[in-house]
Amino acid sequence: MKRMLSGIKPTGQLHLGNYIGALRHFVESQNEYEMFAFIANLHCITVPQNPQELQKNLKDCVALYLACGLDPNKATIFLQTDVKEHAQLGFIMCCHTYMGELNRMTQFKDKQAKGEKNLSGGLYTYPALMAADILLYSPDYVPVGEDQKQHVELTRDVAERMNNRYGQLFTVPEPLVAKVGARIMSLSDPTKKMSKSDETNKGCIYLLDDFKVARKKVMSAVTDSLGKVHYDPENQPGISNLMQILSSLSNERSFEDIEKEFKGKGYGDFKKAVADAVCAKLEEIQTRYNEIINSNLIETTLANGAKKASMIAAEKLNKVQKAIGMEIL
Ligand code: AQP
Repeated sequence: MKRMLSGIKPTGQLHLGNYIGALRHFVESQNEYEMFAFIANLHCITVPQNPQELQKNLKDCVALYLACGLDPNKATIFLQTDVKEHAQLGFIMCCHTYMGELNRMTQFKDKQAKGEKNLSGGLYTYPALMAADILLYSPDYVPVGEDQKQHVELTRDVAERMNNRYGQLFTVPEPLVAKVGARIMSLSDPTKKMSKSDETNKGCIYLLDDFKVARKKVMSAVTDSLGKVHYDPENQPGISNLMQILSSLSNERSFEDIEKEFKGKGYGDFKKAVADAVCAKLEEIQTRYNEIINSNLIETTLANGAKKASMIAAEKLNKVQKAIGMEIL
């Protein structure tokens, strides 16, 4: 069985972009692949965090993984810091990643370009840690949203570099980016990615949003004055984004089909259909979340996940350290 791995960093509450771009693919993949899904809590602290909020977000993230349909009997679900090998291989990867490569990574570059002050060293080097997160488990595929593709490509480059230098250590993974929904945009500014760090809160639908709030966000989504439901991301970014959301939440319904249904109808009717689909999905997820959040399923899932992940990770780290010459005995 081929192996797949992916993670999410809950720097805030998970949102519809995380669900459409990542989580739903984890769920679809768990029957076909040996799936590893982790919660990237080391990555969270690359930016300042409020400890109480971080703890809540981490617990919610596990509950949402399960509520969205990840099955702990099929997928290995674990917290990154429960497997100490991530940090250790992370440093080794950092020593094999060039400054020039890290300088090209867009997340750090974007924050620097925005003039954000006191950016941490961890934010700069986290792509090397991400390479370790992936390579520890030898996955064949890494499903990601468009924004993370660059990091999987760096992982491939460093893996190949180390394989050439020390012999075959790592499986070189392929990024899997979905055709639809790999970059869900903000509802209030469709030129920007829907993001947890949305300052206004209006453009981002959180998976735990109240239905009325979510509906209002969709109904007030920025569109255009062209008045036709047509897929054209360049000239109609708002409408195209809503079409991607509707398609992703309705079994990959085709854009032609959506265009046909809303031909001659106003944007109000179209937005209502998107809001209905979003609220139906939120209801499904939240019903399950409410059953899980205070049960012991979170604890048992993480304990079992850490046990399985640790065994695989320890073996890989040992092999790498030996190959590099770091072990004495
Ligand atoms: N808007 C999005 N559309 C599609 N996919 C997305 N992903 C994130 N946003 C979108 C995908 O979700 C997975 C987990 O991402 P992450 O939360 O670990 O990191 P991120 O991409 O940095 O997410 P945010 O919300 O933008 O976080 P902040 O605001 O903290 O930087 C990844 O596969 C990602 O591609």
